Amino acid sequence: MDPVASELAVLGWGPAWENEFGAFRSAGLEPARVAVEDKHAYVLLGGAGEVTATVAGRLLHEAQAEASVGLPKVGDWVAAARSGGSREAVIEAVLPRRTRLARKLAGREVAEQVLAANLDTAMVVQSLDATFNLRRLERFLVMAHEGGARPVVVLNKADLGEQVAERARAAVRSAGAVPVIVASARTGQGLEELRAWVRPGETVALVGTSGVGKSSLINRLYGEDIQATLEVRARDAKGRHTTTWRELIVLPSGGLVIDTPGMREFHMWVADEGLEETFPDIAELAAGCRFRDCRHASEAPCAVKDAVASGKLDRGRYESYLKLQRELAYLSEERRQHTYQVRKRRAKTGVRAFLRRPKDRSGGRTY
Ligand SMILES: Nc1nc2c(ncn2[C@@H]2O[C@H](COP(=O)(O)OP(=O)(O)OP(=O)(O)O)[C@@H](O)[C@H]2O)c(=O)[nH]1
Ligand SMILES: [Mg+2]
Ligand SMILES: [Zn+2]
Repeated sequence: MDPVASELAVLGWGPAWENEFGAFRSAGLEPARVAVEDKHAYVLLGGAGEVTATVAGRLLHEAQAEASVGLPKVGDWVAAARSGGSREAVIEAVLPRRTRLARKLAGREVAEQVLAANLDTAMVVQSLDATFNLRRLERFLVMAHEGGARPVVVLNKADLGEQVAERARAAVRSAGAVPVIVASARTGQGLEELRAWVRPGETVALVGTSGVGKSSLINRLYGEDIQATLEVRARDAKGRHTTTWRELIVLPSGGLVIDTPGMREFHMWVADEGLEETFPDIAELAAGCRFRDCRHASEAPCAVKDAVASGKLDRGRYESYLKLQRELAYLSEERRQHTYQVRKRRAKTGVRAFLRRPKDRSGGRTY
């Protein structure tokens, strides 16, 4: 393989991507992967190594269209224009994402925020200390399922607390068929198991709330402290996250990881499939409900409610399911109205209004 091709293969490029790239190739563009995104400035990795990049005006414009994949996100494959040996490039197009991790933007308007693109595995990281929260784990799993990547649960800080075994068992029950790894970035426990998921050419994104140890685990995988970590206490004093941007990191051992800032306000933006896959036990029970479209809330008779009454289904889990179901219903309604408003506005004011980037409602760089 020529050096450029092997460099791209390290980043996860392959024949299927190359197929899609044909027209861009003919136009003299080169493929590159987004490693860092900072407002309008990007760092790309590609056959030429690392280059900085900006987004072409035309793409910036097109990104406002409803059906568009939007602006490039970490993990995206892009078509870049670069002259000769220049270290600067212009991103002309974003290749369609195969998978993604996305969440709803905080604030009133419903919009999707893509956290990471083209990941093979979504590692949902939780700490086994007192912050352990099954309901939160389920929420993250819904998001992971919906984005199309393989979810894996990582329970970190196994070196802390006396309830490790108990919490791990509860997580395994909640996770269903999703693998659960008990780990400690401090002692190295579970790191080999975790490493097995970071295969050469594959991309693993770590998500979870702030302080669970995502960056610490990545440092372990890398074999060096490349990502800043901060004690949870110190972090609270400053009131912010330690990792403040998303970054795609190439591990020396092959394989790619995406570090993400912890999520504070966690909103989801998911379809019903994510819910079904996260609660397969409830989906299975639902087969016994009288009505095919049973919501398992107020209907009677209902096999899911029966299972709660008999203790076969955990009440907390059932309530968590109902809560997520309500949230999803609310979101899809809000999304419908939002789409309608956007259409109306566009009809009135024409395309020009969309040249402005949507206002960032997330309250700064830590979302
Ligand atoms: N005891 C123990 N502490 C850990 C472990 N992993 C991480 N920590 C500590 O937990 C704190 C937070 O770790 P980080 O890696 O910064 O957490 P993070 O998930 O990257 O946080 P954000 O970047 O804010 O999202 C640091 O003080 C780490 O040293 C572990 O396995 N055991
Ligand atoms: Mg971090
Ligand atoms: Zn039912």
